[in-house]
Amino acid sequence: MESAIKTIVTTFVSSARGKENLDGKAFEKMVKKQLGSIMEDTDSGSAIKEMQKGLDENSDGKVSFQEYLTLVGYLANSLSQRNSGSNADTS
Ligand SMILES: [Ca+2]
Repeated sequence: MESAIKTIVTTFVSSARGKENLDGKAFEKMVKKQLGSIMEDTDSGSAIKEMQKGLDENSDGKVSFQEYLTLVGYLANSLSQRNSGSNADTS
């Protein structure tokens, strides 16, 4: 658990290269490199751009750490739904 949290933080920090936000290019690179097996459409630049727009709550064209956590939460949520399989509709 601790290592997973560290990975989430260090992935953002290294992708942002010392900046506070991921710009479009850095975000696309991070998604393609790190999330290819958990997410669909990661080979599509336009799909990634759409995803970035959806995350960009303050509409500054960049992905902040907070906005990045929204993506992590979304992925964790969809993964847990996938893993719970037929139990998904009992909640
Ligand atoms: Ca933003």
